[in-house]
Amino acid sequence: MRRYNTYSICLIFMLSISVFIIGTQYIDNIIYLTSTERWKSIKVIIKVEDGDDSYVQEIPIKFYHTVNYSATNKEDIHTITNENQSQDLTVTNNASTLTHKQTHLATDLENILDKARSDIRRQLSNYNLSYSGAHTLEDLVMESEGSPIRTLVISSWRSGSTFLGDLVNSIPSNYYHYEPLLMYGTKQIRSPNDATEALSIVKRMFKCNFEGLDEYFEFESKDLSLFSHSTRLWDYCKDDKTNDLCFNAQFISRMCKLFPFQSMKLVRLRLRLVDEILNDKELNVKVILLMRDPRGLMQSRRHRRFCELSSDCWEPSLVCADMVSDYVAARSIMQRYPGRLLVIRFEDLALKPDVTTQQILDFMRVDGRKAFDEFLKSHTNMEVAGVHSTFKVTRNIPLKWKYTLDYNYVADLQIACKEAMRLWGYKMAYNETHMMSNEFNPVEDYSISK
Ligand SMILES: *[C@@H]1O[C@H](CO)[C@@H](O)[C@H](O)[C@H]1NC(C)=O
Ligand SMILES: *[C@@H]1O[C@H](CO)[C@@H](O)[C@H](O)[C@H]1NC(C)=O
Ligand SMILES: *[C@@H]1O[C@H](CO)[C@@H](O)[C@H](O)[C@H]1NC(C)=O
Ligand SMILES: *[C@@H]1O[C@H](CO)[C@@H](O)[C@H](O)[C@H]1NC(C)=O
Ligand SMILES: CC(=O)N[C@H]1CO[C@H](CO)[C@@H](O)[C@@H]1O
Repeated sequence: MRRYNTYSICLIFMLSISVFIIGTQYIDNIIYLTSTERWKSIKVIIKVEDGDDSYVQEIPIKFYHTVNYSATNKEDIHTITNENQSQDLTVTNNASTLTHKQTHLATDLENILDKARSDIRRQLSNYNLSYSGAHTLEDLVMESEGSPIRTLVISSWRSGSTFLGDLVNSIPSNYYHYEPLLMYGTKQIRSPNDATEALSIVKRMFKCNFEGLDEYFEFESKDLSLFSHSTRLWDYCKDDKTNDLCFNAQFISRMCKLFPFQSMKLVRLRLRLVDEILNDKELNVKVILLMRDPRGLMQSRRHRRFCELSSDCWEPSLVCADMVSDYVAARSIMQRYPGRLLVIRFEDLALKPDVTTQQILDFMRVDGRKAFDEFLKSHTNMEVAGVHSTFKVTRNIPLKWKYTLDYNYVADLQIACKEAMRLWGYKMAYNETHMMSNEFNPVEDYSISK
């Protein structure tokens, strides 16, 4: 019997290796699964290239849930969500068969929410609320009619936004709405018409209203990489016996409303379109715009399959036109919404992390120095090959392009990006020798309020 177990452990190990997924493109990661019940305990591992970072992510989700999720998920979300039948009769089609399950779930759900409430209280027991202008925790908690500190990171692919997003998320009891627009693929949303739906999703999520976001859940159930960043939610839903909680709109909405800090990052929406979000008094969102030297950006995007297919991603004239438009929008927003926008460059974040992260804390008005320091300690200068190749913000990353890009390419790029580089304080490299010399520091001061 023992021997049999050893063999089966080996078999399971081999199988789990074969379950390694090669993410072709972040929007169509395929999860190879087996439906056999006894393999349920095998972890699903997925390689994610989410446009900003590639990393290997373990998804402790039960197999039967990922087998043709698109077919089964929707109904589950609705029926199981519906703990209070009188609230929404339209989704109780199959109430009769599910009543028993629901009763259990309703109790589980309340227990999990209770646990989250007390965890949050404990995590923030040493938190100085006066940083955030609050007297009690309730002032920041939506469940008790408070108003959370909401932070929106606007960036574009491979600008370091995953790093910044996770840095912000390191603040205790922060709820991270990770890339709600992932389903749009490698596309920039530039026109107000295209933005209507996206803005509506963003606003609803910031208001913790997940009901009716079917498309989001459908996408999320296929691309579970979302949960690798929405860690706080995942912590509570992952152990649920059915795992449906992670896709249960009502549960997520209630859970979300417990968190005093809420953050989101978007790499597909240009800054000028977030006016509508800034204008929403109920939300009172603060925005951090993260920019990066187009040369470093393009160097980092090269040979990425997700990028090669979209001119929004690889065409320098489009990319740099976005940078110019972000600059113009930043200037306008700073005038109209004082104190609501912070602009930072990836190079400053990476080369001067102490100063730059302090700017972020002062801007957000949160007591997060300790959390940020811990995050920086564990996420920078980290050289881990392969599996956990996540965030490495070392001194050489921002300037790596100087030594790896072909000067002819850089010269063309600089022509297309002349205006963007001037506005954002990036200096030209005049020739190959100049580009590669250590004396050449491409980053200089810039100012938005010209
Ligand atoms: C998954 O479900 C969809 C919708 O019901 C169906 O069209 C598709 O064939 C199913 N795929 C598999 C692999 O069963
Ligand atoms: C169900 O919903 C109704 C109306 O919205 C509400 O009055 C009632 O208290 C709810 N019941 C439970 C158990 O939440
Ligand atoms: C909390 O922060 C405020 C400033 O924001 C400071 O004046 C106060 O001394 C701090 N309280 C504690 C207990 O550290
Ligand atoms: C490269 O540019 C620098 C700075 O403009 C200049 O001093 C140098 O002579 C140039 N070198 C070559 C090989 O053109
Ligand atoms: C509307 C709906 O989905 N009804 C289903 C409820 O469950 C029974 C069997 O359990 C199905 O036959 C119905 O189609």
